[in-house]
Amino acid sequence: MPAALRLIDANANRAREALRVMEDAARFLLDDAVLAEQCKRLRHDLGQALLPVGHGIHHRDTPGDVGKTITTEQEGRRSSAAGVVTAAGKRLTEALRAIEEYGKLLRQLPGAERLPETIERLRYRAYEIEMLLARAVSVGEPRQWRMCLLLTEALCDPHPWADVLDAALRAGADCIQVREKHMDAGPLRERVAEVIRRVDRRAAVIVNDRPDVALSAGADGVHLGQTDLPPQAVRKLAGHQLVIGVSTSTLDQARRARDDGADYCGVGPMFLTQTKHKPVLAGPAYLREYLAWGKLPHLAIGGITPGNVDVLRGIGCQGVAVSSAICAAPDPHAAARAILTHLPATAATHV
Ligand code: TZP
Ligand code: MG
Repeated sequence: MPAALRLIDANANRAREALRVMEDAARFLLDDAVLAEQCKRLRHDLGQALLPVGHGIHHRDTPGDVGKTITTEQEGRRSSAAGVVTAAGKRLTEALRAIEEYGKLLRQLPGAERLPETIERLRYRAYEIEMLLARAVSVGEPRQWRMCLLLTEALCDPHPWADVLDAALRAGADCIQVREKHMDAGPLRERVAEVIRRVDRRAAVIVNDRPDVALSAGADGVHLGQTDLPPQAVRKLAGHQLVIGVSTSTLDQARRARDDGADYCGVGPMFLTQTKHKPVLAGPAYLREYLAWGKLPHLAIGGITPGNVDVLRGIGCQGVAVSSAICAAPDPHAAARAILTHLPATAATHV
């Protein structure tokens, strides 16, 4: 029994520490009072649940702990805030699982009869918090998105653009690119800020063409065409405050984009499109080539609809950028859903 108490004490500490890391991410990185409160409440409820076995501390033997010097290379290396939060979430749920399992040996202690069941409920709350936190923290980092809505007000007619945005988010769009070619910087900045407010961290917000507006409005990234500022110039201006995407139609352009510091490539046009004049149709053959190269995340783009996205899926496409098939659809939510159902459920995460 002392051994089980010692083990529970160690895992309770592990869980509390992990929750602190998560709570601080919610509080200081995200300014998210709701998530911070959820972490705090879970920490409190864990403390309450462990009161009947709280004397584990009497059995603590840190010098005699054979595991204390065992670390993995991964523990010393986290590449992003999302990595820190994800690792803390895993530590938390693993610690709770250990308490739950070994708690089964301690049911005879007064008040501990239902300890495993209580901890199990806390573990499910932990999974939920872990997921919400990881999603919120990683929103602005380069990754393989599933669906980027290219949001252009003129294409949304007769829907208000904000309704189209909302519909796409509800359908599961994880990236929104504000693409307003004719807006001056002032109104564009306001539009982007409004989009960021409405998105509320459910998706990344990218600005077409304008790194200055993206930075000034607090967007997650900028998308550059072949004749916009080159990626390395934007990197100089923005450091890693912006995810940088580049439109490409050939593998040479993709290689150059990568060498110049791009985080992802637009890959297209896949099909004929009215939305942008494109003299050359790169087509699915270019996507196949790009995927075989495999160096950066992709957003296949150009004329993608619910009716043709299967062709792309068939060659391994994981992410698409879509404008008219959603903005101009009679039911933008249904259109976005229809496209997403043809794509793999979870795209590979950070690349
Ligand atoms: N770049 C290549 S094709 C394209 C852009 C911006 C247009 C995408 O819009 P749609 O309506 O999805 O074809
Ligand atoms: Mg451009």
